[in-house]
Amino acid sequence: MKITAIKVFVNSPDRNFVTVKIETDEGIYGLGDATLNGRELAVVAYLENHIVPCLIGKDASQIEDTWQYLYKGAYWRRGPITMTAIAGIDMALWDIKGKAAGLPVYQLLGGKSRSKIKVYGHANGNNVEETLDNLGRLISEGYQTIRLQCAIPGLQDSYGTLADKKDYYALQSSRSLPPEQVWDTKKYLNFIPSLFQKARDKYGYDMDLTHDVHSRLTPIEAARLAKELEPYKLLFLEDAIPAENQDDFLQIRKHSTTPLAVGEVFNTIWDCKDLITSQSIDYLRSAATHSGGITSMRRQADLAALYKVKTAPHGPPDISPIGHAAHAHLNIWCPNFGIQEFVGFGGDQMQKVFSHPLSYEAGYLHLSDLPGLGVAFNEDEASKYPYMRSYLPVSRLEDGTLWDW
Ligand code: CS2
Ligand code: MG
Repeated sequence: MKITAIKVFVNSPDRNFVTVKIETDEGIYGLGDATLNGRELAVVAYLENHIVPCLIGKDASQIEDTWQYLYKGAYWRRGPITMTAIAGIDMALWDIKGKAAGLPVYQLLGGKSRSKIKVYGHANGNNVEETLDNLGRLISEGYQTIRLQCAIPGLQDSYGTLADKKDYYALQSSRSLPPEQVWDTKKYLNFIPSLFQKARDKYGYDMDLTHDVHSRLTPIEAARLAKELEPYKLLFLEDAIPAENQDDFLQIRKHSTTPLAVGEVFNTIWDCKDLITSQSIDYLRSAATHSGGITSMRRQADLAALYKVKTAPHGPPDISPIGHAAHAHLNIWCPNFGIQEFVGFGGDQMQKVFSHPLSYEAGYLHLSDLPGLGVAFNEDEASKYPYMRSYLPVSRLEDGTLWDW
């Protein structure tokens, strides 16, 4: 089966997505997600100028060799642009292989390890009361694990909250230049434990809670927060610190038993190798879309399994339904799957452009047995929503020092 064409689409149904379509001489085509929030056009350029010319005429069945060719053959390895581009190709080749075999991708990975996929939802608010109301709503919708994010008193904007926007998609559309947000660690650290105390006081301990620090603390600050949150028994504390220096997590580990999760910005197994082998983390949050696709995620999951680390794939609004479907196939197969982040199926425009094999019921996703990844992409509908430049925010301390967002 030869690759005859590779098309790259960058559209904005509710928000920007980059979609890879690989066509073959047997009429079967595959779809992949190559969306990188805020840097979409860099990935498009890498694909169209540097990957596509090399793959025309190649055997679409050789997923592994193609992955090695694009990873080692580039010489300049790793990084979000390269690995997101490789991910788009990789997912599309797995989609083709499944369609050619008449099997869902999870069957090609080794079949089901579970019947359904446990998910966690987002409860956020502009104040504690609103956050706890949203927590109660998600509990009523059957979620057994919920992430809490709340505006920090005294700070203008806070990660994970919507301010006056309707949803994450509306939030994204208002960022034609990087908005600048103000951060203050002291206000944050003095506030967050009380949020979780109030959540537990009101709803008890039956459900699991998580929190995303979004990489803003120093190791000892993160150790303090993890220790102060111990009474509230989080399932995990996410992105407590940036993970460039993987050893930093050992500083948190020696002070607290709060489970730690990290990985959404990782691009290869090298970014998490030491974290896993030193057992500094409990959940690996890599995304197939940003870490080299299904081929790479499978390797990361197998390494994690050796050290009793579970997978908790990143599942934000800025991964497309193709990426979410790839996670669903990995999750239903993966023996050490932990939990999947789930922010819903997106807005009306997204649902007109993408159809997907997933349904939500009572805290779980269910995956259909459609062949391949099970996603359809409506090119004509997508063309109605042209790309719109959109940036992630930039964070500064109150004195203007540039900080981690
Ligand atoms: C967040 C993401 O979902 C999460 O855990 O960290 O929403 C992250 O902010 C976005 O993916 C950035 O594009
Ligand atoms: Mg996160």
